[in-house]
Amino acid sequence: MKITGFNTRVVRVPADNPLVDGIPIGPGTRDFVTIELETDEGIQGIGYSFIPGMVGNPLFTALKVTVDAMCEIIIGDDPMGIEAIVAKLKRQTGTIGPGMFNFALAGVDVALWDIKGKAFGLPVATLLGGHRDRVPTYASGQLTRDRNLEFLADVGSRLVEKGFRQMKTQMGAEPSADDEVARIRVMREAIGPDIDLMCDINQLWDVNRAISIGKRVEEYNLFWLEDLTTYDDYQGLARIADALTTPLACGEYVFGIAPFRQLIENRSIDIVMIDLMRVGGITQFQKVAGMAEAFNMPVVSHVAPEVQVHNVAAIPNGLTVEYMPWSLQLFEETPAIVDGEIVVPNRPGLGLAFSEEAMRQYAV
Ligand code: SMN
Ligand code: MG
Repeated sequence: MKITGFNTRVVRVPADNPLVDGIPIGPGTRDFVTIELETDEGIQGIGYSFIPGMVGNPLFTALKVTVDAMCEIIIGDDPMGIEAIVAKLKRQTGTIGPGMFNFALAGVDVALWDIKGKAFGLPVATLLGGHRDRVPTYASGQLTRDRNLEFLADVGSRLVEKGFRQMKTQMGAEPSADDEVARIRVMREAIGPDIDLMCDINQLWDVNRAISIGKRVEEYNLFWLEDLTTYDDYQGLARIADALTTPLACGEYVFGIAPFRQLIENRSIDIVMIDLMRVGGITQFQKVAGMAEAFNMPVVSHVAPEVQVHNVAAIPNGLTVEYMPWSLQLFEETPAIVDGEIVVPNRPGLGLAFSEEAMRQYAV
C-alpha cells in the first residue's frame, strides 16, 4: 500500500460542549488541524493535531505548516510501516525539537493507525493489544478552579446523575490553604464516598505547599493528585510522593518517551499520565505504557478520548480514559459511555468519521 495524498484543515470549534446541560463554557474556541491521508487502495486514515491548553494561539499556523510538511514527506511510503515513517520524519524534520514535531507527528501517527486498522478490518485497540473492549472514564474540564463552591457541588452531583463514576476537579488558584481544602471537602460531600474524585493542580504549587495541602486532603480519599508542582522537578515530585499516601499522577506535559524514564525511575509518580499529542501519537504512547507496566504503574490518558480509548483499552495497565469533550464535535459519532465506561467502537480503525457538517461550519 502507498500513501498517495492528504488533506489538512484548520478547524475552530466553539468551546461550548459541557458534559451537563446548560453550563456556559467559554467564550473562546478550540483549534485543531484535521488530517486525512489517502492511499492507493482507497483506504483513508484520519487524525488530528492540537496544542492542549492553547487557545487562539498564533503558533497554530506553524502546526498546520508542520503537519503539511510531514504529510508531503511521506507521500509514496507504505502506511503499514509506521516506525519506518516515524524514523524518516525524525531524520528529515526532527531537528525542530520535540515540541512542534511531536504535536504534528501525533496527528499523522493516528491517521496511520486508522489506515492499518481499516486495512486489517480491526479496531485499533485490537491491533495494539486487545486487552478489553471498554474502560473506565472520568469527566474532565467541568469542575475547574475558576468555579465557586456552589458550582462545584451542583455540577458534581449532576455529573453523577449523568452516570459518571469518576470526575476531576482542580486546586491551585486559592490564596489560602483553607480555601483550597474547602473545594475538595465540598466536592466530596456533593458526590458521596463512592465516586472516584481526582484533582489537578497544573503545576501551580511548590513542593512544600503540595505536601502540606496534600496531607490535609488525604481524608477525602482522592483517586489521584495531578501535576502538583513543576512537571520536570523529578526529585521534588518524589519528595511529595513519599510524603503522601494519595497517588500522584503526572506526565501530560512531557514530550516524547525518554523523560517518562525519569518520572518513573525516580518514583516521582504513582500513575503515568500520557498526553496523546506531546508523546507523539499512538506508537509512542504504547512504548511509555510498556515502560510503566515494567515498573508496576498504571497508565491514564490525557485528552482526545475518542482516540485514547484505543490506547487504554489495548493494555493490561490502563487505568482510565480522561473524558475531555473538546474534540468530540469534530466527529459524526463518538464512543459511547455505558455505566461510567467508554466503549471501543466495534469498527475497523479508530471507528471515527469527521462530521462534514462540523467541517463546513468550523473550518477556517
Ligand atoms: C488540561 C490541560 C490542558 C489541556 C487540557 C487539559 C488538564 C487536564 O491539565 O489534565 O485535563
Ligand atoms: Mg492535567
